[in-house]
Amino acid sequence: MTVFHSLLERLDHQSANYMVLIDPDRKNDGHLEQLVEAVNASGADGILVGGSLIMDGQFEQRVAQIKAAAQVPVILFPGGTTQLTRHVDAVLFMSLLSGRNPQFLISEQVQAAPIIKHLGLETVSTGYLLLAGGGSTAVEFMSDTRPLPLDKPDLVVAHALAAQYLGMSLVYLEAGSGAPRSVPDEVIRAVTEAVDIPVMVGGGIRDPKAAVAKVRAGAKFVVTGTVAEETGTPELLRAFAEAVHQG
Ligand code: 1GP
Repeated sequence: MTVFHSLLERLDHQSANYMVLIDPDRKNDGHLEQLVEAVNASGADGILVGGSLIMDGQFEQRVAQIKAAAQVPVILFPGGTTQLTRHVDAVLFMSLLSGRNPQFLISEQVQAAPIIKHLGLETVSTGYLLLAGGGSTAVEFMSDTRPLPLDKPDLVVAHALAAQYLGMSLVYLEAGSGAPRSVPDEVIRAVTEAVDIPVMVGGGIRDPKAAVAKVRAGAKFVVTGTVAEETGTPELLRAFAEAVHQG
């Protein structure tokens, strides 16, 4: 069974999956293993690895370190083709559908495809939608795309439906890492009522209560990165995992 299907099977007995994003950048040197151990002890369902910008050449070594310590699936959430590595269980094969930059709509994917084939990685076709979470996010700057406005849920729904009709397996609603404002519950609800594919939500989710609201709005995957990096105690991650599972 694929990693993605095993995560979907978990939804038979829990409301949603809790994923912890770990950025394999140099800022996390020295506490990567501690972070992974906290994730292992928390009941989280998986780890996403990746980042918009990596500030040195140690990305792959750090992902290997994360993978070696992880007791849950490690899924690549790539900022670009340069982040492809064999040290993961699957890769979110994403297209930045909210943008109109051909590089992130199709060019990176064409470059990545033969490498993914060579590495034998499982792919999860993902429609990645960047939403305006307030402030300028790294994704917005690095991708040179405009985020979708939050006061136009129909626009978000139309992009999510396009992802479904293009045959994608997942829609990722992204407010941007550290966003002042997470994706509003009413936008999540509008999308999850319209599409049949699972919806992943991340960016700016800072407490378990907010995570529960995302699940109640229909999210099937909730991602947190910053809270884990800043205050990633096993207790806090456990509180997130329980909140997301129970919904
Ligand atoms: C970013 O959605 C993720 O891609 C996580 O965001 O760091 O704000 O939790 P945070």
